Amino acid sequence: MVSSLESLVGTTRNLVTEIPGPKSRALHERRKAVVSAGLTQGFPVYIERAEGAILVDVDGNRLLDLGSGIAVTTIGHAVPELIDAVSQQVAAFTHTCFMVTPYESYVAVCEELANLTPGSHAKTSALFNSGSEAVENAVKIARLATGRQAIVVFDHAYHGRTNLTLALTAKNMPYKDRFGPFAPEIYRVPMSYPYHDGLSGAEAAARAIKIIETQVGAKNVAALLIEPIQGEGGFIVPADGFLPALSQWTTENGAVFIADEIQSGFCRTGDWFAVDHEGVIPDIVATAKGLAGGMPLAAVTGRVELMNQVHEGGLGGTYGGNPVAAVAALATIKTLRDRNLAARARELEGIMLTSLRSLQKDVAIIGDVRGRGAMIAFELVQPGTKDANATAAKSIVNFCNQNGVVAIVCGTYGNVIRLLPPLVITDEQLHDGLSVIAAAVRAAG
Ligand code: PLZ
Repeated sequence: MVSSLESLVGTTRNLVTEIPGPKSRALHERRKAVVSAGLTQGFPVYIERAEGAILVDVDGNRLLDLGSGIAVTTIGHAVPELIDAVSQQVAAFTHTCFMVTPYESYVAVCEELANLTPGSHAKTSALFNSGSEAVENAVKIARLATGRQAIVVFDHAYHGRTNLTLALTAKNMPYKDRFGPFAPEIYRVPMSYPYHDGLSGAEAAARAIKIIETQVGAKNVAALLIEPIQGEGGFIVPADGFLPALSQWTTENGAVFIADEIQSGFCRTGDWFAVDHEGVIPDIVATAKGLAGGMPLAAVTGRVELMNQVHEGGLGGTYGGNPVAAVAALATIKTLRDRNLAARARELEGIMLTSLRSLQKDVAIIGDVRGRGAMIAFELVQPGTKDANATAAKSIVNFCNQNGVVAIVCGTYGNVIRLLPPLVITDEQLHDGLSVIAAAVRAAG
């Protein structure tokens, strides 16, 4: 079953029609009639099949995937272990609702999460469907466990699109605009953004802590919620020492440190979790995306003494930890481990940083190249300044798309291009993608 799928997809980028091709254009017309206009129209090629780092569209074009569906298909597309696990589970049973009649895979995922997330303390987990839902539940648990209300979040943060998580998300357009009112007791403080603020991690943490203590009050803080490397906000890597200092402050002040590892987790940054890089041990970790290889699954994992304060029935949801998604997570984690994909992420980091930094020397529009593992980005600026250049970002992504490369924009100012290749991408494929990016940047510069 598996091998017959593999033979249908080639390993190289190859365009056989204009982009988008005629079948994609026809589908796009159908879409316009029935799909809400509120959804972004990214790269309108309609996908029929995928394998590894290659997407095949309905016109037969082979595209190189440097987005992994926003950091989801970390183990690549059509991984045999995942196909087998999911197929067998679909045939066995698709749903019972874990709260009604449970099944083993849910428990096994929670065992993996307890082992893999940082710290050797006792942990329990609850499973959900989306990253937003995981973050919401992490906040609920932190408030219940501390008896406090205030949640501290950061500039450029992205935590989701539900009402509570929109309050936690920083950027107005397009996420929040006119969707309010938003939930109260959310406080935003400055992020460490080395390229723009020039502060050390300790200095940036002191700046944030001063605001928390004077404007919120340490004893009111239920949780500090942070993406260890910010995703949608622009792949902002805080200066060394920033996360440890904040983590220490929460410990000293009885607040919960929640790491939103939804985009950065599961080997994406070259460690199981981005906080591992500095040995930070969060009280609660929210995960999703790369956890289950494309099946919808999210988790909240935390210290048993926090998690288990919740009364029976206080957490749940019809589909959370669905058996098909749960076996997909087990197969994903096994694949990450067996193929040592964290190490592969670090190799990809080397290739991407070397290529982008040498490009940066030749052009005036790349202000910063940053990231870790296979979570790498470059920030586009007006030449000679650090002012955002969203126009360049748009034209670079457009050039990439026209040449069959999927790359995604991010950043509060829409001027950062992020590369999130599947960790199974080959060196040849990655060099090919980087050569298209280089051509795109030169054309834009
Ligand atoms: N926390 C750190 O990156 C999702 C958003 C795509 P959901 N990021 C992609 C879009 O435009 O909607 C994300 C994240 C971090 C939370 C979330 C939310 O996860 O699964 O999209 O709800």
